[in-house]
Amino acid sequence: MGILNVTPDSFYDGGRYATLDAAVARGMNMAAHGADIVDVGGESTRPCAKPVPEEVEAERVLPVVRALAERIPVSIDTRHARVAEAALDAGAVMVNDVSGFTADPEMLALLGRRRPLAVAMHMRGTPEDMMAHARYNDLLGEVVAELRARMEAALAAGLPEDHLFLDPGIGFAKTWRQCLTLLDRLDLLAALGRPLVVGVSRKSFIGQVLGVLNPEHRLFGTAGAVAVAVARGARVLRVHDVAEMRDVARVAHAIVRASEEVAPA
Ligand code: HH2
Repeated sequence: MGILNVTPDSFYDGGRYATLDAAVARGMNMAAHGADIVDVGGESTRPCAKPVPEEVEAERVLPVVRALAERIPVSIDTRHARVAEAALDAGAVMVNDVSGFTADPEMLALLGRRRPLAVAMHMRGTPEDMMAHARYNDLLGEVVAELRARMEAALAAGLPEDHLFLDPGIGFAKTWRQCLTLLDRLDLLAALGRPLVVGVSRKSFIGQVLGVLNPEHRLFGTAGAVAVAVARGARVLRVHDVAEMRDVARVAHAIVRASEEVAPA
């Protein structure tokens, strides 16, 4: 999954694709480099980000979704049901909601009605206050239980089970050490039975491990995290650097498969 943020303030690619032409070219480029789907977002959800009015978000994303969806599969990264629905009308096939369908009371009904592919990500609170919620007695148990609840809500609303993807929400209401623990134990989330989407790309936990403040310098750190995520069962990698991370993921996957093939029956 290639990341395409049409925002002025995303932590890494904000402001880079400010015109329709630049955004569409970027989306097509990621597809050419092997992205199976491009995730278009119009609202930064980095820690402390302020919410964007729905109309502004819609104005940013819809022309891009419309232009790309004619040619490649598109996902809409939004917490807002009206933006999601307009993006589906414009041709998007997936709704990626970092709030796990909790931010907008209309989102679950939309999923039941339109039945798109959908990603339920784990977080607590809102991007503005989520880091105050990074308190867990049992990190793994609580994230699994909260994601299971999101899954059950989506299925109860009428989303077909095989349309649902789950995501641990790396960096959302988690400290950098909690991010590392979750990535190491992705198997516990995979046990929920749905494919896992994992978004580690250039995030600050990598900067914390490496002592690198600038996301520009986190490419190889991202590669390390992508390789482990694949080895622990991630099925979709949400990344900025599609060509590079596709190679990383393919090699990690080939290694895991090799040991599976020689394992005794
Ligand atoms: N991370 C971000 C945004 N959307 N969606 C999913 N499913 N998983 C993630 O980990 C995830 C996500 C944040 O990253 P980015 O879009 O690069 O930055 P920003 O929120 O600043 O736009």
